[in-house]
Amino acid sequence: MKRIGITCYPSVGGSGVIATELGKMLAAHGYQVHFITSSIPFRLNGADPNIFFHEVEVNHYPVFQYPPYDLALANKMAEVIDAEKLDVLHVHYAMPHAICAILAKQMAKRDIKIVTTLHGTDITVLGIDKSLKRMIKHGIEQSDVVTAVSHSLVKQTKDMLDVEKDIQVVYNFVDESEYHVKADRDLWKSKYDIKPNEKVLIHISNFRKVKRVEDVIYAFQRIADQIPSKLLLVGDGPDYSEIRQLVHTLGLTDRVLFLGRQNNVANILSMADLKLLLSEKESFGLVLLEAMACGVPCIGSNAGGIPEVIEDGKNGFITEIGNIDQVVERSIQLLTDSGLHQTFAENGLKKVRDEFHSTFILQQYIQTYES
Ligand code: GMT
Repeated sequence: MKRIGITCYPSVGGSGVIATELGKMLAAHGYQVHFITSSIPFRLNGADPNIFFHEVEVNHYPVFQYPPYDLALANKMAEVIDAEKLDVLHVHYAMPHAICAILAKQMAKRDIKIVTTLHGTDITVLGIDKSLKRMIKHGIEQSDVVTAVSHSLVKQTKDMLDVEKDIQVVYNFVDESEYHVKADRDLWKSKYDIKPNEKVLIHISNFRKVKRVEDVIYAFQRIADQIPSKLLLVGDGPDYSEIRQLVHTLGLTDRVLFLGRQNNVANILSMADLKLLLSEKESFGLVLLEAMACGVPCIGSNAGGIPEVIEDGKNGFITEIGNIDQVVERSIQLLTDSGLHQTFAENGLKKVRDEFHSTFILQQYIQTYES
């Protein structure tokens, strides 16, 4: 049996979701999976004899001005590599996880291979920071295999960090047993006090600047002028209060529902007619895939990997970053043409099935480990 160690950010976020769901699938396929993280990944909810959790603890000695989390992680990784006889360490994010894995590999007695998956933020945000650029590049070059979640991210990584290393694309996926078209749409709408004739738009993110949530609000204001509708905002983050204030200022309080962080997004998505993701940076956009798997067409900006998920005019629309007129026009077109809406929903479901199916993505990761 192969033994895999997985390190990711355990809190809410696409990379944590992908790492955890992958671990669960590997365990179901007979791999022994060891999560090495600061707390239990939020999607790890249920016992599995093939899944183990190793908590990274950081001691707050007064001599350290900052608690040395990265070093504690590297030390824990080395411990687990030897104690659990790991074959592969699969880390999500080069910074700091690949760096910690490299250090752990040097410390451990056992030889181990490092697989690093790039999810975006370490390249698109941290890669610009000159003080970290060299270290991210080192993490990538010293990993045995590197994967990225879109072709766009591979290109950006190579351009920005000037790395020669081969980077394989392994797309995001969803757990199809959770994300699928549900029959109880009207029931969920009534629970949220949404009238049957009202269209439902949805945005899900961590409310960071790069998500341009304000564009969603400005577009919705104009859509709601023409179509009875509600906007569901799911998630929380640095821009949350600012967005709440904007909604208030624009007089949209009755039409915008702030749902905060949610674990069961599939049921919420089942109410939606349209998903908006208008980011200025987005390496893939897992939330788009989640929406498409639930039969919800999407409108996304032409940022990063979004056009690899949304095929413009086929399963959704692509708009220019910041072009609110375009978002409004496309949204109204989609919300008022039921034939077009159904075609897009069906094409989206097909794309999820044909290109992003979890069994296919799992095989790609397994091939990576085997190689
Ligand atoms: O979008 C975020 O800010 C969260 C971030 C994360 O670490 O979870 O998401 C990144 O990884 C996801 C999983 O691969 C991708 O689907 C998101 O597109 C990517 N976010 C960005 O590139 C901004």
